[in-house]
Amino acid sequence: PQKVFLITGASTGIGAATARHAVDAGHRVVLAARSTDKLEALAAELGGADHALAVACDVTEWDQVEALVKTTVDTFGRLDIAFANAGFGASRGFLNESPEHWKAMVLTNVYGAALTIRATIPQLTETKGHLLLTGSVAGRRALPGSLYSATKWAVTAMGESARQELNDTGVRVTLIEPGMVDTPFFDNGAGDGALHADDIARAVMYAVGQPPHVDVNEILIRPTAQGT
Ligand code: NJP
Repeated sequence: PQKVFLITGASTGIGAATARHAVDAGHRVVLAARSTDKLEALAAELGGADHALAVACDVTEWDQVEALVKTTVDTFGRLDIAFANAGFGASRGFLNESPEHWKAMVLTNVYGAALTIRATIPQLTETKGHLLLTGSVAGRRALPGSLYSATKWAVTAMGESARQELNDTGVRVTLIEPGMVDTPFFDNGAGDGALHADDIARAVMYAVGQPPHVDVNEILIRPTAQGT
């Protein structure tokens, strides 16, 4: 049956690819990010108001995240799947990144994901829904490059904490852990052999397509040629 599928970080990359797969599978999507123009173009591409809703939302602002969930329910009547995917963090090392960059990264990747979890739990509990988080290979093993790995270790921990907390509610929690994916995440491209955003979107659709008694806890996907 058709579900209501909210995605943060939906303007580009993994989030946008997941939105396309979700609509192909018959779901209605709510697209959240800061770039309204890109979200609206994607919503139009996906068939407009019956299929996709674009909502401007900075995930580091609680009022905006709360409003995102309210708009979702006001528009589509429910929320079944929430994908906390917004994040960034090119890794240039401790001496090459500014304190302001770190602050924005921690706020987006950690605090933003926590706010998204907090705002969506009441609706997901009602629908026995599904929460997904974009962590990283860098959230399972520390990679060089200052704070990015640390923020993704925090996402790994939040995913596991949420899974345990929601254990008796019927809500499933899936942590998606990509390796290198060719998206705007990288200023200069991800390099040869990287994954495509579609590769990650297929993993998301696998997790959400399982019957209710199957909780896919985590999916780690590296490009075949990625060693670390
Ligand atoms: O990158 P990109 P990905 N509030 O840059 C949004 C993780 N990951 O798809 O707000 C709301 O195309 C931004 O939109 P906008 C990565 O850490 C990636 O690769 O309009 N939204 C855009 O839609 C991240 O968690 C790789 O600028 C905010 C989206 O986030 C996730 O995958 C490897 C926002 C970023 O899309 C998606 O990244 C890995 C805010 N404050 C993990 N700030 C990889 N690409 O190799 C940003 O292990 N966004």
